Amino acid sequence: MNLKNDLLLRAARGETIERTPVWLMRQAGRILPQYRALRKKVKDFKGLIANPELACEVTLQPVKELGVDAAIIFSDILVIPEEMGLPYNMIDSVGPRFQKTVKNVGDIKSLHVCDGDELDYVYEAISLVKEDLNNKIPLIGFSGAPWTLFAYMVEGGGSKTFSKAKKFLFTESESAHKLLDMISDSVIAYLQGQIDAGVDIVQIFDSWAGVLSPEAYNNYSLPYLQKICNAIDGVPIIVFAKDAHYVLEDMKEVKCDVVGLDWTMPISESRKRLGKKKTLQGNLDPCILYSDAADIKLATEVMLKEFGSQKHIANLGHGVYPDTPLDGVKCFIDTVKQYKFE
Ligand code: 1CP
Repeated sequence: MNLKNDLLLRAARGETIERTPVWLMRQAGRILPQYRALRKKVKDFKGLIANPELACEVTLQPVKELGVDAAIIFSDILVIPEEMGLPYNMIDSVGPRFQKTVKNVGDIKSLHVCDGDELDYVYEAISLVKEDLNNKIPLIGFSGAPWTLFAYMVEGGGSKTFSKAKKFLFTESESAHKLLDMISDSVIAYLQGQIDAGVDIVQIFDSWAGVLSPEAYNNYSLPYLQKICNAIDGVPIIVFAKDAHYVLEDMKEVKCDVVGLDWTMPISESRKRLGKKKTLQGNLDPCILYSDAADIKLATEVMLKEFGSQKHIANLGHGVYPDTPLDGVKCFIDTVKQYKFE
């Protein structure tokens, strides 16, 4: 299978690229009028991700509208906790709410490792997207990282501090490790399922890495990222640990190809800490996209120059915010695609 545009994959593998590839975390979603229109027609968000035809349609919307260099399968990281035995509701303007949470070792016993087969609807959506893309650009598969999924499972939803989840780590350490290991095995099966269904690369989102100390991250997150990356075979892996610049040196030891960066650290410092081997992804502050075109262009060009012409995938430092003007998003993408390195 030869992709017509394989810039993202070549950049991920550290091969020569003639220009920097670009995509956006959360590119499918509320920034697009097409998405908002389709969303009105379905009962809820979960109805959308569980329907392969609709998930396929939403995945392709940003490809057509924005001209990005990769598609990312439309789903959510919370499908894993659900399949392990913790169903959730996605409440509009509020976020996810789990009906049950993990409070003790007994609750962990009632959960199971998923073998990936339960998530057939995601694999079906992947097959449909691959067919429609017709080898035009790569398709990204994804999962939450064990720590981030653990945080939702204990907390029952989003949180500013994730103090319940951290309390569990520090007071029930053995049980926490047991659950993190169960989540890791589920993630491995799920990512392998996505790869078998056709994704070209996978990203692991550790969105709440930043609430842990370096010591806690080394104890409760890194070993599980390592386990997953060692087990995954056949496609490049991107690890995005948001707000965890303190862990960049340790990331060197994780068998991933790309490390995602948020905007909180100078690019040169991140590169220094991580070394020369891995490709970097990121890292424009999503709020820059609220600025006017000239400022977006300038900030994007400064970013591109800092990263250099190779081993970089342009992206934001976190998912694009739903109220971002579409013109700002397009300006960012077009600037990356037109930029010429001296
Ligand atoms: O009604 C809606 O449209 C709900 C908004 C929405 C969307 C569009 C949610 C709820 N999830 C998604 C899709 C989604 N989620 C994608 C789609 C592909 C793409 O990027 O285009 C992806 C990759 C995710 C991943 C995800 N879900 C993460 C990791 C990325 C990140 O932003 O850090 C997280 C933390 C979630 C949980 C989640 N799902 C939805 C919400 C509102 C949240 C966050 C809740 C919180 O703040 O804790």
